[in-house]
Amino acid sequence: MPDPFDLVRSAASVEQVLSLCKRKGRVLLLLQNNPDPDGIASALALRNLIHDRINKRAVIGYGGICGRAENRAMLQLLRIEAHRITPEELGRFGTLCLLDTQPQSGNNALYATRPADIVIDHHLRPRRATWQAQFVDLRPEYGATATILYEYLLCAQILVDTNLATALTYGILSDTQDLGREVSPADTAAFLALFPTADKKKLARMRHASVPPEYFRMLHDSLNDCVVAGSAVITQIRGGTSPDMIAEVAELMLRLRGARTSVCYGVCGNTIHLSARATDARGNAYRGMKRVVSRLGTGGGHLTMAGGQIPLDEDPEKRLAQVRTRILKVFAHGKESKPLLRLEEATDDH
Ligand SMILES: [Mn+2]
Repeated sequence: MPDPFDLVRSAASVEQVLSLCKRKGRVLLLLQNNPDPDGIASALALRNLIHDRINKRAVIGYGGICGRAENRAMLQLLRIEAHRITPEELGRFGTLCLLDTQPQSGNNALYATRPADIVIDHHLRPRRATWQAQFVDLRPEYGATATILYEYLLCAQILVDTNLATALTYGILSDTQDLGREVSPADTAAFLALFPTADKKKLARMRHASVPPEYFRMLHDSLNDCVVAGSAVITQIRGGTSPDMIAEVAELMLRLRGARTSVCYGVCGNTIHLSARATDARGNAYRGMKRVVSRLGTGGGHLTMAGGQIPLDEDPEKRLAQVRTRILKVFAHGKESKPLLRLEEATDDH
């Protein structure tokens, strides 16, 4: 059986990453604004690697809020320290490493203030992206950034303890929908190697973390406002919400029988956040998202999962209506939309 890992590439990457981290000043491992288990696990792995090999303590940071109950439980149960970082604070670090996100994706704290030195990620790189970094390891064929970092740990012969194995296992499972979506042989091999060491009780506690009543309020709002148009499910969360919840609802609604794509959106602060999911690559959530945010905001992701952000202007209602029109045009062109909760029994083939 061919080796699923690219250890030649990873060994070279480890040396390059470490030599950039050796520079004067502190090292920041910067995640998405709303860091997910894959990003958090990748940061923990790289933090351990840097500490073991060059005896430096890297800081794990993110720009937004770590809101999703599962992700907060992960930080707490695995005792991972992650800090909220503002764009102004980026200048205080000697080495800036983006993990599980890219410059110009619009979903991290990196603006024009400071270029990234290192980028390690598995999202698609937009054709028009013009950013530069001193070292880049992009593997869009991988299901999780955690798998790239697992290869680094193998090459650097870093001991993977229970805590780190639990984090990486959870990162891989959550980004690949339990190894069922956009997964590469490397992801499966990494999972198989890590799972025996992972703490299964903690895994279960993270995956089924308790949620506040507000969670169900948002869920209720989203169901009330959900429409089905052709094979697309489109959901708006009208009350206040969080980017994490928008992603979660997009994921949930894709389970509707007959659905092939799902889009959820809502306002968080002064930005419209969007999340799209597709049952398979033909749904091309990535291209759909790019078209919806075109000239209004930023977006990116994968063929089956994508995200976007559009800043609100002086007329928020008008902008929201414009976004809705675009979503319908891109994901459900020419299809009549019907409220989910009033779908006729006749359409149910039970
Ligand atoms: Mn990821």
